[in-house]
This record gives sequence, structure tokens and C-alpha cells, in this order.
Amino acid sequence: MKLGIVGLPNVGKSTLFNSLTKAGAESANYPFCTIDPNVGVVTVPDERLKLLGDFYHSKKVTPAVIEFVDIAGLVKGASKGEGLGNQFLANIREVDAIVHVVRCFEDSNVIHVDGSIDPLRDIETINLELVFSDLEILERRIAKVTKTARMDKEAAKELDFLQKVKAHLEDGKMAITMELENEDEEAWMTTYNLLTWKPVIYAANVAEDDLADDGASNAHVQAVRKYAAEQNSEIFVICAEIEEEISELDDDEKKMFLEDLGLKESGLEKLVKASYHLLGLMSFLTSGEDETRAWTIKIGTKAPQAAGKIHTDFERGFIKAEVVNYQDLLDCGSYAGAREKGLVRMEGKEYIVQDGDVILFRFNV
Ligand SMILES: Nc1nc2c(ncn2[C@@H]2O[C@H](COP(=O)(O)OP(=O)(O)O)[C@@H](O)[C@H]2O)c(=O)[nH]1
Ligand SMILES: [Mg+2]
Repeated sequence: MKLGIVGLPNVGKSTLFNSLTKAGAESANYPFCTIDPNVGVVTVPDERLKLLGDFYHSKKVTPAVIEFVDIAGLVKGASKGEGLGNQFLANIREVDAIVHVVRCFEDSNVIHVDGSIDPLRDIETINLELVFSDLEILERRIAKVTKTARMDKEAAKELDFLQKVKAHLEDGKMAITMELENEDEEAWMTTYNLLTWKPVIYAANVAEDDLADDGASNAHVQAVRKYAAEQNSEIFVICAEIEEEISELDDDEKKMFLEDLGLKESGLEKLVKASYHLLGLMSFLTSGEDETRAWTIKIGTKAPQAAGKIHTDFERGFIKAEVVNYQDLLDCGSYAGAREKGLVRMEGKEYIVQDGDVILFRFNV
């Protein structure tokens, strides 16, 4: 999974990105971490992993990861090529979801490109660039489909749909707020890969003082919250500066620091939760002496496809899944104990994997 961090200049994107990747880098040694300074890997916090790893005396514990891209340079006019805009827009096209950082903190030392703090205006500026870029894609597709529409019924239907999407975007609205009417429309929409079709998480970047009540007393945050709800988007409140401080701490220090601030979890944890929720994701676990590991799948994934996340052979040669719930396993004290109690189940091709399943796949290729 790959998330792109976007927003106007000076809103705190890089501060957030650096804190995320610093926190992620310490616990996992992923080779692709360093390839590109704008791409970082964040591990998904999961307290079950350590306990399960201890239980199995695993040599290695590997968390699930989310890839983040710091997409700088989105400014007014980006869709017209302003400030290398097109290149940045192309970067956004490759991500699964967008984290849109909006500035809700006052600080006269940090210049705002438009001179004042107004997150809704900022959101509109960025989103309009995304809309313009999508309109170009639509125009190109319309030109192509128009050629065949007279002879081909399917193409004619698609052309109608394209006009509908275009009208929606010309109203300044995001594609994701469109109600799609059937599977054809969904399939077409997927192939266009529109920027405004991607799920968005708004990150309201606040001052430290606004953290404890989750931005409730900050009018800017309230405005963003309302907007996000209208867009079926997620929002989370963060202080990027504090997050950067947290990323330097070890686990115990972090806990105390968060308690002092009156917080239950860090911004990183909030972000991971929001993205899991928005994208409909969950984790299952595999465990043994060599490695205990978490894997990310979509909710509703069946056993063979979950196996395919580990290796394509596992999916191709899938026979069955030996499944035990994480908590059941720990409560029983041993795998054999769980088996005796009948808590280890044999599941077939139609089994829908559940959050916290510890799975051993049987396969044959
Ligand atoms: N007061 C305050 N300043 C911040 C916060 N987040 C970022 N900044 C500052 O804002 C400036 C721009 O931040 P940066 O992350 O580079 O923004 P970007 O252009 O969106 O990548 C830097 O001087 C940061 O130190 C914050 O939460 N509070
Ligand atoms: Mg930056």
C-alpha cells in the first residue's frame, strides 16, 4: 500500500513525512527505504506481533508496512505545469490513497503562501488542481471514445458516462463524491485512475496546545472535520512538530511523553488507523521459529488470495489454511494445546480471513 502526502507548501508535509519515516526506519530494515529520499516506509504498529514472536521464539518479527511518498510542489497552477506541477501530479497517480496535510496552526515565523490561515481555501486550491488534471485525462479519453461511439454500443455508453463525470468535475467536485450506478461505471472509473477518485485522509496540522482535545477548540479543525465528513473522507488531528520529537524517542519515553500531553496514541498510530479504515484493510499473522509477520489485506479477502500476499505459489497451489485466533493461541499456551481444544480450524478456499487470524497455509505446486 502506498500513500501520497500532498498539500500546499509550508503546511508541514516534510515534517510529517520525516517523523513517519524515522519512526518506521528504526524497527524495520527495508532496502527500498533509501532508494528515493521522498519515499519512506512506515511500519504498522501492532502489539500482537511482539507477543506472538516471543511465543514462538521467532528469530525475526516483521510488521506490515505502508509506503509514504512526500509529494512536494503542488501549487496553484500545477495542472498547467506551474512549478513542475505535472510531474508531481503524475506521482499522485501512483498512490492508493492521499494524505492531504492542511495547516491549522498559527505561527508568524512560518509563511503561508496565501498570507493567512484558511484550511478550506487551501483544500480547494489543491483539489482544484487535481480536478483540472483529471479533466485533461477525461478529455483525452472522450476524444478517443468519440471515434468509436457511433459504431459501437459499448463505446456510446461509456461516452455518456464520460460526459457525466466531466460535468461533475466541471462543477469543481471530486470524482469520489459521484454515485456510480452499475458495475460498468465502476470498471470504467477504475481504469481512468483519476486523482480525485482516490480516497483522501485530511491531516489537520495543529499547534501543540490543540492536541489534547483533538482540535475541538480550533475553529479551523472543525471546518475541516465538517468538510471531510461531507466528502466521505477521514480526518485526523496531528502536530507535525511534536510528531517529529516523538519519532526520536524509544517506546518507554514515548509512552510518558504522550501521557504528559494527555494523548493515548501518536499521530503515526492515528494515521495508520485512519488509512486502514478508509481503505478497508486488516492484518492477519503468520508465525514460526524463523519469523512472525503481519500481512495487510482487504477486509473480505478469501484464504487463497491472502496466501497469495505471501507468495504466488501459495495461492496457485492452495490446499487449505490452518487457522487459529491469536488470542486463543496465546491463552492455550501452545499450538498443541489450542489444537486439543479444537481451536485450530481447517479452512478451505471460501474462508474469509479474519483480523487476528494466525494462519499456516498448506499448498502444493
Ligand atoms: N509551529 C509549527 N510549525 C510547523 C509545524 N509543522 C511544520 N512546521 C514548520 O513549518 C515549516 C514548513 O514545514 P515543512 O514540513 O517543510 O512544510 P512542507 O513545505 O509542507 O513540506 C517548517 O519551518 C516547520 O518547522 C507545526 O505543527 N507547528
Ligand atoms: Mg516539503
